[in-house]
Amino acid sequence: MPANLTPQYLEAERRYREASTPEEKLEALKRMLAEIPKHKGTEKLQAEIKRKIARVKNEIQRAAKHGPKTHTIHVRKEGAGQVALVGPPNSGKSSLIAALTHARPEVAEFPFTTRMPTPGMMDFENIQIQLIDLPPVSDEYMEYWVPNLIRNADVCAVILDLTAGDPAEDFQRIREILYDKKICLVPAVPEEVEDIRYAYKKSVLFANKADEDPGGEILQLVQEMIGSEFVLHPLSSRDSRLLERFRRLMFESLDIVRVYSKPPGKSVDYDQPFVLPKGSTLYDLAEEIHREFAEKLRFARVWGEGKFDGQRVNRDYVLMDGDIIELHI
Ligand SMILES: Nc1nc2c(ncn2[C@@H]2O[C@H](COP(=O)(O)OP(=O)(O)OP(=O)(O)O)[C@@H](O)[C@H]2O)c(=O)[nH]1
Ligand SMILES: [Mg+2]
Repeated sequence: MPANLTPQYLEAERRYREASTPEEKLEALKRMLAEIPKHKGTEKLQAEIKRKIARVKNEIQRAAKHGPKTHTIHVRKEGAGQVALVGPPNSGKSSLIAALTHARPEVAEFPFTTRMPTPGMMDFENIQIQLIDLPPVSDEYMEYWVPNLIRNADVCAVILDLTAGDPAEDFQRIREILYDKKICLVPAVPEEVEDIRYAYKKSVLFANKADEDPGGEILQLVQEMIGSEFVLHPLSSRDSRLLERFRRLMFESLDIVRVYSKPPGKSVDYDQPFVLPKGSTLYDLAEEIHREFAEKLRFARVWGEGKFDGQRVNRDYVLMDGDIIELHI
């Protein structure tokens, strides 16, 4: 392997190895080709990547000819985290997906409109968070696979309807229905779970259609009825300020940090953060880039809040959102 491959290239190569679909492979290969240093020493490797791209493109075309794939009810995680939109019928979940992502699920004034999960990617600054539109959680009827998707998500955004008869009661019912399915909606996942048979799902509560409650009186009333365990945030797909708040709240709820790796002497690429769970260390970052990097890591320099520029840190250093890291091996 040529010695001068950048962390960005190695990251793309890792994505290629881990890709599970031809589309993911193609994306990773294109990234590898973009990132590979262009000089004589890498010509062979460049040609090999191009051959692989041609092969994967063929594969994708052949698959397209054989018609759409059969539907499996599972949504593969993409982006920095996966958020499931959970709520009673007609609370405006699909409208939110339409307002926040490029997905276009069906929206209608009658309940039980959504029958299939619809994922969409929501931008937050320089990362993307995956939202999944789900059919409603309800006593009347619930698609059998909905609890499974909720269990698999990183966070639940509970979308209540402020204009409905009793939004607090709707929340209570949703909690009970999911509890029956061994899912426990909680404001924060406890460090020690009380019952390991249950999936404790971090949940953020939203009072949707807040445009119908400009004075916030209903919001306050519903908050009082729900109690202090959960904070109820106003939301409306028709209010851009509230949509912006939603993006940030989802980012914060995912408990992740964005860090930027830069080769010594080079500038920072702010469009390509590494996303890691909060609490991750420098060693975790090096491992994420390449196992070899982690093993050889001697120290790093950090630029970030609360540090002096280029401060030297060792492998136990806990990364903070926004850190710029220069790895020295
Ligand atoms: N006033 C107001 N109405 C909204 C808002 N969002 C959605 N609606 C209306 O609420 C109704 C239901 O919207 P959907 O987005 O289909 O709701 P849903 O939660 O996906 O519904 P199901 O798929 O049936 O569970 C539609 O008539 C929307 O126009 C909002 O922010 N404010
Ligand atoms: Mg819907």
